[in-house]
Amino acid sequence: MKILVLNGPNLNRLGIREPAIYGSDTLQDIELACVEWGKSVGATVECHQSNREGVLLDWIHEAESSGFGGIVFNAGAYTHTSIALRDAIASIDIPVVEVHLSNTQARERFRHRSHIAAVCVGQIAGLGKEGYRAAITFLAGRG
Ligand code: DHK
Repeated sequence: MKILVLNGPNLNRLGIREPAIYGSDTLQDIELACVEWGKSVGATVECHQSNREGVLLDWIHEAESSGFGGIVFNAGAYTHTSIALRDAIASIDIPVVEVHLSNTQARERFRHRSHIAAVCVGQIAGLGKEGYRAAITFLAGRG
């Protein structure tokens, strides 16, 4: 199975961005780990990051026709604001797992609401990069 790992705004800043909250790994560290975790469960993982909502929308729309069987998605702050991303996930037939490095429920109130949660198969938050591993393992197991 092919799995798409998508990261949204500001996640390119990992490693230097609020490390007490998001950890010291860079996005590249996490993406390399995702590829290895994918291999260990028989999946091919491809990773992309964008700070632009429209670019994320296009990747979601194109995922199934590009051969992906599932998406691991950290939408960053768009999680809490984007109805467009919610509608894009609802428009596709492959499963999407919502992932957050931090425990959003233990943070500011505005992070408690996810617009995308209801259209994802599940949500993982607060496990750091291990959340990506859990999501990849879950999706590979469905394939
Ligand atoms: C990442 C962000 O950029 C925040 O806007 C979210 C999420 C939380 C994370 O924990 O990975 O609120």
